[in-house]
Amino acid sequence: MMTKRSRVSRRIFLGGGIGVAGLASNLLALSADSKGAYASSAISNMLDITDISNNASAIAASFAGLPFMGTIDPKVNGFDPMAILTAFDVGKVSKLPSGQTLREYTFTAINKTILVAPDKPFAALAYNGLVPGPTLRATQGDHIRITFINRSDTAHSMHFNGIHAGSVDGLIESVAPGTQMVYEFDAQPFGLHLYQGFTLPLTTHMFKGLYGTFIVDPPQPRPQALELFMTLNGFVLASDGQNAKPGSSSATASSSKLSQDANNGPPDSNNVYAVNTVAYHFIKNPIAIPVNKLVRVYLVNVTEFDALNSFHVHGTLLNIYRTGTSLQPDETNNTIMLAPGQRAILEFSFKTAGQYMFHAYQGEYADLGYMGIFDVK
Ligand SMILES: [Cu+2]
Repeated sequence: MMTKRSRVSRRIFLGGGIGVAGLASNLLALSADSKGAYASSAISNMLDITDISNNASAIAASFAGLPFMGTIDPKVNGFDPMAILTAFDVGKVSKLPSGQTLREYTFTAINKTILVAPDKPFAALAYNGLVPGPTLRATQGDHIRITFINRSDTAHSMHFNGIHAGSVDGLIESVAPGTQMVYEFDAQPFGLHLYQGFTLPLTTHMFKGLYGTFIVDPPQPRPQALELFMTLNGFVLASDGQNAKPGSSSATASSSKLSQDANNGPPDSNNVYAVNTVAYHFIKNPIAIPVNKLVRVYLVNVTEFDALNSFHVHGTLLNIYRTGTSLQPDETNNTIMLAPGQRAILEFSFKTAGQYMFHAYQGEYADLGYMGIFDVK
């Protein structure tokens, strides 16, 4: 219920109604007299917010000067960060003689140059042409069968998080280019798990894009919600020579970058940060959310070269389920820090229509591509 006091402050924020400019200048004068310069600058910040608070395209325009701001046609990469939000791959489903549910998947690793920002190609290694790889979805106790085909130019294995035998852990064998291997295990425990390529050095294999997420639902499903999948990732742009045509299968360009990395040692800092691979995609394309709708974000951090990444949201609080392995939240906060490989399920809703930002609390990452908008209607 809206109180009288909140109606007043809302009028100030929205800038509607009669005599707002006069009201604001009265407030400025009042606060300058009674509370000093700090209060007066706080009011003027509120008025800045007023100008853009109800218009997503105006928000996008206000960030136009940042590097990497611009639109990438999803056809160029062959995947769409917006579609990745809700693309849950349940596999080819059947029943084993025991009655256990079987989910079968085929993963093919390829070299592929993608755009991570306008005019910023990145020589990726990708499962099924996707960065991140497909988001697997199973229920605790299902049997998972993965056929992994390596059509890239270097050897890899596949390694899954979760509880399983060492023989299917993907760390010992290496699948040579042009060959394949089958991994089988049961989906356990329920939670939010990663899978990744495993070949040393990891910085020039896994972190080229050979990572994805494996969601295991609890036996009793979580409450109905708008479910969104977000990968926090970063990219080291090549300093030279990485000019392969985006979207092409470019073994040659990738090979030269890999050997370049091998010669120079691993790169040590990201130039671009993103949610689902493309810088600022969700500034240019805000995520639509109904008012009061329960939202559940499956959030994973695969950022390399930084000790922490984070997720911070405006205008609401998050119930945080670390690793998704419990049905009770671990904390309620508007910010969560995640080390590399850490992940969490976030539940939240917005009580009021409007545009609400989410971004890294590390300002550097926000300035280099990791910001987005929830457009609540
Ligand atoms: Cu913020």
